[in-house]
Amino acid sequence: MFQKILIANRGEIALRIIRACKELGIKSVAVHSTVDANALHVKFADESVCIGPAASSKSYLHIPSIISAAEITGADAIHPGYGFLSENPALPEVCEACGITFIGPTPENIRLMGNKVRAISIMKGAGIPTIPGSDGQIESAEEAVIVADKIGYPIIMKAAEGGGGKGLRVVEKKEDVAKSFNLIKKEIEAAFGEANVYIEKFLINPKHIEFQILGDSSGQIIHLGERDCSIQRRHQKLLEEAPCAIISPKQREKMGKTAVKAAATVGYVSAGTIEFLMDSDGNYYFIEMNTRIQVEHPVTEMVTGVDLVKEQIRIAAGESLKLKQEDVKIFGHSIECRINAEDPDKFIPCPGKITALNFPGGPGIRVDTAIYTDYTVLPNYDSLICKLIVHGIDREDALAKMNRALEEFHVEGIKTTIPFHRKVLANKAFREGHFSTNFISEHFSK
Ligand code: MV4
Repeated sequence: MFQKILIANRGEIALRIIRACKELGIKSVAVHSTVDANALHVKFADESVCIGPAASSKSYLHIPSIISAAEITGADAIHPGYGFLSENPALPEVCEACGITFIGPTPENIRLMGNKVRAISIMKGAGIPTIPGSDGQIESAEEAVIVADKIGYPIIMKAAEGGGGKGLRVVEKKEDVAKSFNLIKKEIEAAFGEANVYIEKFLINPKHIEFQILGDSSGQIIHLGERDCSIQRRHQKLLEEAPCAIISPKQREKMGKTAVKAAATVGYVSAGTIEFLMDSDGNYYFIEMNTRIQVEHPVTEMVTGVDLVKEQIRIAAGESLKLKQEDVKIFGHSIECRINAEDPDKFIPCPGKITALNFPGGPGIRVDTAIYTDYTVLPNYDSLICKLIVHGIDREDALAKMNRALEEFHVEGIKTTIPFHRKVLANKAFREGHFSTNFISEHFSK
């Protein structure tokens, strides 16, 4: 096992990883930018190193500074968390060259799945269901029209690289295809440098269902059930739950087998996620794979009892999975609300000083956060300040707990999305489980 792990991240996920290290008896090293000197991950870790100025490109994204910090402190492994360098294959490559273990997938795993055109083509080849669409990337506006006509309207154009909702365009009719193709090309070239576009049939009101998987270096792969991440606004997830309210144990087993097969196709190692879109008839299609621990991983931990971060660490140390597929059981129901430092109506960031704070507590409540009273939420980084997670005996119990926990949660000095979550929880369609990825635009757009 490792002696010392460096955490190449900040905020709540850095704390989450430090906690796993403590429980495993491993020393931890925090890295931080100059403006993060007072951050909680710095106080929680055994050691800390300042790696650069506020701009992420010069600190949390700067590989040479992070490797130097690992070498100075004698860390034998690096955990990247989510975001930042977590899906950059250069970090595991440089780690390997420096004799440091990267806690995550192989650089090949990351590369293969990082390009969505390639990922879909690999999955199609393995017999995994994918959405009818272009065979690979589209080279010209003329080709886009031919493909769109063949699969039928509406269609969606997507960028092969990148993510976060950039480079997506729904096209309703033939007359708009060429223009949309040229526009999306320009848009994504500016955003990602690369400009590869592919086309899929546009599914109406799908659910975003993702399966958590774990793979070890001996080639064993298991799944830990699904998360329903359909509650999104502008491609930002706001609330996630496990299990999905409308998936039966039989359907879970079938989709889980598909997810394991998808991960096995690329020889996947570590924690990862297979994303599906599911239509109202229960048909599901692979759309992409995430090769990192995700923000919403706690809902899976709550319903399975598995510590996913500890599993990542054990897998990276070369241990084989002790958990077999038949040992994985789903208990009760879990919901996570992402609390952001944002205006709850306009969703624009509202950084600033937290002048008063009260966290909810009691049975079934988990608060993953790095904020504290008098902490100043910085404008330089993501506006996620807290993940409020509940676990109940069933969905109704979890909803009641979340409602109660949101009521107990007080933050003063900055605006947060707590009032928004209270409105979502009061919504009848949401409470009944009748929602798709269009839920927020249907119910909350003004
Ligand atoms: C889709 C889709 C419908 N059909 N793909 C992909 C990235 C994710 N953040 C949203 N994505 C979607 N992919 C097919 N084939 C619907 C979405 C989608 C969406 C698309 C355009 C505008 C808003 C959307 C909101 C949720 C989901």
